[in-house]
Amino acid sequence: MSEYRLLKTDGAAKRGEFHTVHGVIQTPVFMNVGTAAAIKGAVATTDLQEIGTQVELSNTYHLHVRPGDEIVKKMGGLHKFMNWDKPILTDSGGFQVFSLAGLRKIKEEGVTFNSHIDGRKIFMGPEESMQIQSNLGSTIAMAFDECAPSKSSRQYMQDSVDRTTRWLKRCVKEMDRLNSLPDTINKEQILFGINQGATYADIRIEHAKRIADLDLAGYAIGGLAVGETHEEMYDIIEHVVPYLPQNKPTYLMGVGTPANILEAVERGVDFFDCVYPSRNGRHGHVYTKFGKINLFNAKYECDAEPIEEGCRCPACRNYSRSYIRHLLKAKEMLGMRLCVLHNLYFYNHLMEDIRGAIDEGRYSEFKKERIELLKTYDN
Ligand code: PRF
Ligand code: ZN
Repeated sequence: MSEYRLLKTDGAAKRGEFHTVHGVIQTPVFMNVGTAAAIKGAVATTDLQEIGTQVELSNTYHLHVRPGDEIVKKMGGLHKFMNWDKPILTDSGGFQVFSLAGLRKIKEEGVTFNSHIDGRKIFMGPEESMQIQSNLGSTIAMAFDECAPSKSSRQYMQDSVDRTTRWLKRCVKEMDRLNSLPDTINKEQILFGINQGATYADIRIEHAKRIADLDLAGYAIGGLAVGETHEEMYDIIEHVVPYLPQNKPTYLMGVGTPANILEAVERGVDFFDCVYPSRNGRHGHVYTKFGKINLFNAKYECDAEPIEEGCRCPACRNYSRSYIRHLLKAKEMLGMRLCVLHNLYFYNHLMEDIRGAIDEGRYSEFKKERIELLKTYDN
């Protein structure tokens, strides 16, 4: 099955190793987002080795709608389909249903919504989400949850969290059943539970205690970075982490900027994912130690330097800011691709530096230094 080894702590920061059927994940880790089994910006799974990707993340909802999880299963599962043999985490679909499809109806059984591709009616509940993730054969499946808006009333949030707990128990049961079937792609698929409760610390804590009792392979904090302030987000992480098992991975869903990650690691988080590096890269916004720069800016027109001095990514080893700026302005796909490769490399290597600092017991100074530097330009 899976095993999390806590190698070292530095304050609340954790340095771990997560052993899975698809290999070992060094944490803290940033998962590279490939929503529809593709990292946007023309990045192939054959590129990922070179940029230091440890875990790829895909989405249940998108792959169910297109090409269909049955098709992926027929092709031997997501690993084979994408040609990626390292760990894959699939998000459950809950969040995408709420953010993309325009929620139609939420009931005890699950959610009915319209596909964002062809508008057809789809029903998804805990069992459907587990069935789809089982067909995909991902390493880690996420529980089917409701990510309620951050401004939800206390009563709505309490009811929603109670339902999400009941859904989690149904996910556990269904995954056990699916893992025991003869033609299941990954019979060792594991499940992460998701903590919810918006910014109501007491609801979050009660929920964390209840899901911790279920002894899952890992735990996520969901429902953050959805409109609350950064300070509110850090405060909730600080409240919740002490109630999640320290000997399991903690995953902060959909977060965030380099500064957000540095702050969350200090509070005990060890898995992250976010579309920022690929989305920003596609718009010519590239990360450096000193913050983000916009390559469309005229000052880079004759800049012979790489995006970031000393960076060993495929873009910086070979091309200048001036050339990449030209590609972007000419709408050549290569421009986007080089920016995305650089940004993912930057995030993956930020995590490597984070792990090194925890190993050496100097995380807090490291964090302060890096956050100061990031303020030089834009965040
Ligand atoms: N739930 C799920 N996926 C998510 C979230 C969540 O709350 C978030 C919130 N930031 C991102 N992705 N299932
Ligand atoms: Zn680079």
